[in-house]
Amino acid sequence: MCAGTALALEVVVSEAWTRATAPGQTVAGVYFDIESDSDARLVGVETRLTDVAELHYMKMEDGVMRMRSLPKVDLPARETVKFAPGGLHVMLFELKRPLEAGGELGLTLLVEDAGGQQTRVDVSAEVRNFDGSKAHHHH
Ligand SMILES: [Cu+2]
Repeated sequence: MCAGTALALEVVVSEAWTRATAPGQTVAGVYFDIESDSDARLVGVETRLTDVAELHYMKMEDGVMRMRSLPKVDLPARETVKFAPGGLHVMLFELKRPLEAGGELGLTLLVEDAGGQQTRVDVSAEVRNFDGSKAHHHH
């Protein structure tokens, strides 16, 4: 390391969870808290369960809840950004297999610092019951 080397971004993700899928359901929302130690932005999500993962948010428009996709989500330094039902979330489409309550869903978040350098953050999301309550772990 030399003095000119940029410091790696420190990103902490906690309380990551999703819901078990109903039979035939191939979409899922994923929720978590994320905090970066310096200004950054979440620019993408990868998971082995699908090639189609998007950043979304829900918004009231003309009295109707609508979902929109976002190219990125800003992560201001040392501020917890909450991904939660009814707001920001990660949306997975075309799931290759169902999500079972008590299991885990592996995700990789792509976070870019102010200089455009990307950091990969591995996250394990707890799969909760369909109603969002915590499931008993199988193992
Ligand atoms: Cu969505």
